[in-house]
Amino acid sequence: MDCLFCKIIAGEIPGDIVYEDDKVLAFNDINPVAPYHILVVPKKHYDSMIDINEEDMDIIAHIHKVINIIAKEKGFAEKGFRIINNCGADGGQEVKHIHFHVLAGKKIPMYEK
Ligand code: D5M
Repeated sequence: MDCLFCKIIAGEIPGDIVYEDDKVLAFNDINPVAPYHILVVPKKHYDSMIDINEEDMDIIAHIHKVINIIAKEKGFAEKGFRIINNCGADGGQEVKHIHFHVLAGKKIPMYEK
């Protein structure tokens, strides 16, 4: 499959990795819009949030658990952060591998795409 994030997960193209476990990879966004801009993605490919069916929903809880771990490790848990999932064309999703943006390190404005 010709998927950019699958290639980062497979190590075929470099990613600036901040966290990894058997189910999830997190890496710095190439175009950061905040001092911390981390993408958290499942290693299993799903195009978008709408493709996560009931049996697979545990991965979403796991991703949020990982975000909490990263927030504490990086030191922005206390001041806060924003999680964004862009889903589909109207949601502004450009990379068709589900991902959660974690933005922190300043007061995060509402972003319009
Ligand atoms: O977000 C897709 C995000 O993916 C966007 O913020 C840029 C980021 N991106 C694109 N290519 C890379 C690589 N190679 N490394 C890290 N980050 C990348 P979306 O919600 O789909 O608009």
